[in-house]
Formats: sequence, structure tokens, C-alpha cells
Amino acid sequence: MKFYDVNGAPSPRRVRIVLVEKGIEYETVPVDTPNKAHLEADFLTLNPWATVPVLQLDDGTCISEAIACCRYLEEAYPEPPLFGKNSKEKGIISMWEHRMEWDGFLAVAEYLRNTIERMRGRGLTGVVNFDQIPALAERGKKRVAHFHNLLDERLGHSEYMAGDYYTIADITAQVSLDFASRAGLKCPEDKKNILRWYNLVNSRPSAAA
Ligand SMILES: N[C@@H](CCC(=O)N[C@@H](CS)C(=O)NCC(=O)O)C(=O)O
Repeated sequence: MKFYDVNGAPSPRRVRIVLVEKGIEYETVPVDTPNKAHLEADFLTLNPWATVPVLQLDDGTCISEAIACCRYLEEAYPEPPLFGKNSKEKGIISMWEHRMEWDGFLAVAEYLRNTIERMRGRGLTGVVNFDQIPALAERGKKRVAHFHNLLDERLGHSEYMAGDYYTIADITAQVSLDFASRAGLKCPEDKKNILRWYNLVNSRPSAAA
């Protein structure tokens, strides 16, 4: 299995963490996104949406979209389960994972993609160039503050994001929190519930992925 990756990028990191948690062996193929390798024909045959990560299975099948890659890995390598062990858990975990992507990951992306010079004319991923919109950067910043509140409130009465064990919902929240921090939107120090949980998830070997 090949994994098309960008060093340090948050979307592929969601999948990298799952690969480590499940102890899966794979081959990394670096994609030079700063030099726009993901917009060239060779890469677009793997993923026409021009985003990283992409998993390429041994039969050549390509799966893009971080959560879809994680979902494939869960089905192909069920242990340890990260998406739940029964139908109720699966529903609850998916609910929290999806909220973490919307309220966390996409909020940071909205802020960053509409702010930094390197992403000028690249307000969205994909083959179409969209202008940055400063008002969206402002909104993204507010959404990240809201995300910190939401996370702290939830973790005040749940050990992990979706219950009493580590799941894909924690992975999306953890990556979003680190993504925000790297974008300069650090978690306020008074968010004690986030700090408690962050120490837990960040002490797992997969956090280094
Ligand atoms: N919806 C995609 C988003 C992936 C994404 O945004 N990847 C970034 C790297 S973290 C990327 O490919 N950026 C290319 C670009 O900015 O054009 C997913 O979940 O996999």
C-alpha cells in the first residue's frame, strides 16, 4: 500500500495517526505541494480533486479524502477499533468526528487559506483557483474560538470525545487543535478540560505521526 503524503500537513496526518494506531506497514510517497505537483496530470490521475492524502492499494485502487482513507483502514484492519464496536457507538463516534471536522478542522482551514500569502488565489483546494476572502479569515478565527469552547465543554463530562476510549473523533479533534495552534490560534490556557484530554492523546506514540 502506498500513501501519498505531505510532510507536516494536517489532512494526511489524520490518516498517518490511524496507520500508526493500527500498526500498518506502508510506503510513503511524498507529494511536493509547494511546487504544485498535486496539480499535475500524473497526480490528477490518482486524485482528480487534487488533494493529499491518497491511499493507493496494491491493486492500484486510489482512495482520497482523509476520512475515507481512515474508513478503509478500519474495515481492512479492524484492530484496534477506532470507529466503534457496535451500531450505537458507531453512530455516536461518527457524529463527533463529523462535528470535529466542521467546527474544528474546517474552521482553521477557513482562517488559514484566506489569510496567508502562500495561499493567495488558492482560497479552496482543487483544480479551480478561488480568491482569498478576508471576511472569511475573520469568520474562521471566530469559529476556532467557538471550537475551543465546544471542545472544552464536551471534555468536561466525557473522558474522550465520543466516550470512554480513544477513537477517530479524538484524532480529528487532536489534529484540528494542533493545526489551529500552528496557524497561531492557540488553545487558551483556561481550557482545563482540553488540556487534560490533550495530555492523554498527545502521550500516545501516534501523536508523533
Ligand atoms: N477534503 C480533503 C482535504 C485535504 C487537503 O486539504 N489537503 C491539503 C494538504 S493538508 C492539500 O492537498 N492541499 C493542496 C492545496 O492546497 O492545493 C481531505 O479530507 O482529504
